[in-house]
Amino acid sequence: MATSLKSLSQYSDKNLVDMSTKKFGIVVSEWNDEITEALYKGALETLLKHGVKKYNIFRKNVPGSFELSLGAQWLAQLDEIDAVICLGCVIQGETRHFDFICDAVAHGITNVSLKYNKPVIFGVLTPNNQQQALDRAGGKHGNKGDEAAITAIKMLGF
Ligand code: DLZ
Repeated sequence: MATSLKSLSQYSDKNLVDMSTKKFGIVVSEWNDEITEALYKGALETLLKHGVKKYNIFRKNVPGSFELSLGAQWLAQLDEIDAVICLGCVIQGETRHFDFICDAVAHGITNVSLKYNKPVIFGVLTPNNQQQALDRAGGKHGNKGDEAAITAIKMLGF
């Protein structure tokens, strides 16, 4: 996705970008699947609401959030894919596993985005507990899957 001066000048007018031809990959971590399925539902509904066609949305499951980066790369490397959304939930535990996974996935997703010059969105919850996760997966703090989809759409509008 090359950014031209013309597209930069259109950034403020969101309606100029037609989402009906854009193709999205969504990578979903199966760990904490009660949460990640809710994030997926939020992302999917938001994409559809903004004019993305269901047949232009490609889902790939991975076992855990650590694997999101590679899953994202498998999708981002496809020329047809315009943006990738990564959805995961890493819950703080008593070991340093949490830090390693969060660091790895944040760096991994960034690298994929820069390598393929495409939006690769970090839709990974990093809560202290299950309740905080539920609150952000369709609960009292909204749905971060929804926010991840909006971020992808905004990036394609650039
Ligand atoms: C191993 C592990 C642990 C302890 N916790 C989580 C978690 O809270 N969220 C998540 O998405 N994945 C977790 N995983 C799995 C790792 O992401 C990864 O799948 C394994 O370490 C294998 O590479």
